[in-house]
Amino acid sequence: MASATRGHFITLEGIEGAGKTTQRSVVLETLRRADIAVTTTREPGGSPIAERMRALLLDRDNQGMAPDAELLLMFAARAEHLRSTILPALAEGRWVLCDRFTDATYAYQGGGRGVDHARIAVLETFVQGPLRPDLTLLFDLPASLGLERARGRSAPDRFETEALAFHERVRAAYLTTAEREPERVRRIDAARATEAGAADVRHIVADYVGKAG
Ligand code: Z5A
Repeated sequence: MASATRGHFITLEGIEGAGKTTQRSVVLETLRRADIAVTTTREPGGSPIAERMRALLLDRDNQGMAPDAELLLMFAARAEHLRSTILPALAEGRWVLCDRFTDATYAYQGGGRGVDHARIAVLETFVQGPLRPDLTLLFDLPASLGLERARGRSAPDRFETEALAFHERVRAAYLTTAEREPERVRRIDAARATEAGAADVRHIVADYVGKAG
């Protein structure tokens, strides 16, 4: 849990089409009802320079980017995002709600691309120091269902064009993280109807706020 002097850091995670964007408003509404000032942001991106790195990372013309280059760009964007957006907000006592963070790196670059966990851990400490999310909501569903939901939308980005097996590895890596850190990472069954997921979100976030006191 966060120290008494800084705001709390909440992240939303899940494979593509898991419903993070859909459920973000439920998290926000629950926090605002508790009179908590919240900064919402996302990764990759979340600051002007990091958003430019996001464009590089998602551009389908960059198929074939070396996995290490992808990994380093994710952390370069994160370093910029932390400095410009996340750390100042937390220092002001605001809570930060971030759509994806380093758990996504372990899932996509680690599980999906096969980058060694230990290499990611080195960069995590280098870029973040001791900062880790205080609470993570993991929206979990079969990869095939997530892809089916996501494909109804705009043109797919570089990650969305990956094969089903890639997204299955990403999901497995997320579930491993949730098993390792059950207190921080709360799995929500996202295969159900939106309202069922929303009820879980309200319950988990309200409970967390109550304990944060
Ligand atoms: N990435 C990475 O590789 N490494 C990293 O370290 C980081 C990121 C930080 C950009 O992420 C990409 O960056 C991401 C991983 C990579 N690529 N992928 N894949 P992003 O978050 O910007 O994009 P995204 O993951 O593609 O988000 P998304 O597909 O928009 O997913 P979502 O926000 O979880 O889903 P949604 O938009 O809320 O819902 C998808 C659709 O399903 C939509 O039409 C909803 O109306 C519908 N939906 C949602 N919930 C339901 C339920 N319960 N029932 C039925 N339909 C539903």
